[in-house]
Amino acid sequence: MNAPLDLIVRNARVATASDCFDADIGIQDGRIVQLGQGLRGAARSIDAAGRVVTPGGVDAHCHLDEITSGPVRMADDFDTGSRAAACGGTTTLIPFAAQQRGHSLRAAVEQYRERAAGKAHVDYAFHLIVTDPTPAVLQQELPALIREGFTSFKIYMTYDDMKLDDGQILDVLSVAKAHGALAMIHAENADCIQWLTRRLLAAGRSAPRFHAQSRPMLVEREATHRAIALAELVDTPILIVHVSGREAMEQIRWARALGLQVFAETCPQYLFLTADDLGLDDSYHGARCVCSPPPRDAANQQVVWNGLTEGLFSVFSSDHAPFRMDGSQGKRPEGCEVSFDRIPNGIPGIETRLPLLYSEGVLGGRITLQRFVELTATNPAKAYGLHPRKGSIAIGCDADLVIWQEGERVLRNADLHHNVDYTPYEGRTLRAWPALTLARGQVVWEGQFHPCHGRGQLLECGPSSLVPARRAH
Ligand code: DUC
Ligand code: ZN
Ligand code: ZN
Repeated sequence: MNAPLDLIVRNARVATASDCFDADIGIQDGRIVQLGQGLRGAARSIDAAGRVVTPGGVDAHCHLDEITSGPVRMADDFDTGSRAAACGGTTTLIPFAAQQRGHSLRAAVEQYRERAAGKAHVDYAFHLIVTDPTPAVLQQELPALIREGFTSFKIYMTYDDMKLDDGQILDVLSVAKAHGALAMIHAENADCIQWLTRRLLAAGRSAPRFHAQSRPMLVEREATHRAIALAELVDTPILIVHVSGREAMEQIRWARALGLQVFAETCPQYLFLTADDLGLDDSYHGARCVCSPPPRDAANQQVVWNGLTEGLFSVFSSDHAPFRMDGSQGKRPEGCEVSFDRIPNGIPGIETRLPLLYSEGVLGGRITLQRFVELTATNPAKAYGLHPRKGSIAIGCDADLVIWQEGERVLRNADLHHNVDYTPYEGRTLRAWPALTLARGQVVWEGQFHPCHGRGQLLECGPSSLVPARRAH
């Protein structure tokens, strides 16, 4: 006889990336073990009463407790960041273990492991950030770390302390190809940004709004094209992160038409914010929306929506990069209003990613429920080697589930669970919100957060399954 179930989620309207069906979900030891009608024999049951149940979100691009320079500190660590994630329906996080120049990549992994251990409330994996591809990193550390389950890494084409030149990018992509890892690329042309920044500052244009003018879409388009060319030269797949609008999307579409394996991610800020949110005058208020690439205009928001609908984008992530407006460690370093080029880049969004897309995408009639699941859970899990354990509702998957509550609700930062003192989406009306989140079968959110520090486990990632396996020639 089967062992008794721990929990049944009854009368669910189950949504996956391919289907929508009515079922009870039987859970045992944190996994889904039965799907069917009229399941019995559980210690506990939750009635979903015909409500939509999706897989817990997989946020494959978020920054938590990253080591930053000078007085600046990220506002969220693995405790507050994963708390906010759980309350917003996200049950798997993939933040970054960032190498510091002059240090080993292995040291970064150990450092970030310690930062997360005993704190995370939901499961997590790490992407590596490679900033110093020395021979030891390329020949020993990266191959060994990929074997150990760190199968994706981000490379930057901008930011002085992070950026790689084209030769270094080719070296890193070659390691990705040889060892079956997936490279994520932040595509913006550093020299163009530096040149524009110098001119803006010399003209006395230093307010937050000039951040957008220092990083026009051209700089993203050029770098996206170059990243694609470098990947083509090496003959390896890449994923372009945080794509902001039309020009970069055209490069990606062109590459895919050629048969190149170029995947793309976009984020809420490119659907819900514009450059106007950085300020229409010289007030410092706009610092809250300074992120890179910057939000564009209303026409580009529409183009990004089209890319979500038609399948240009595979992944929808938050790019949560949490800095507070008050105090001396966030957007006002040492308490000062600084020029746009010194404002810490990033906005919070780990808790609002799913409700915003469900509200405006699914209930706004722009994307199907299946596409929502694909973009927010299934594809990110596939891209980074966590599928089928994560990102779906099927027998054998982890019981990471969200029960949705439809109905209007005004978004207020006071109701969020991150450690940031604002949300860029304050006052926006949502049409749905997670009523309940289960992480490996345990209730973590039910209108109230149920903390359990250290419940989250570090996940070992396999090879990407978004990338089709190569046939031998
Ligand atoms: N841009 C990044 O590349 N990372 C973090 C935040 C941001 O705005
Ligand atoms: Zn980036
Ligand atoms: Zn980022």
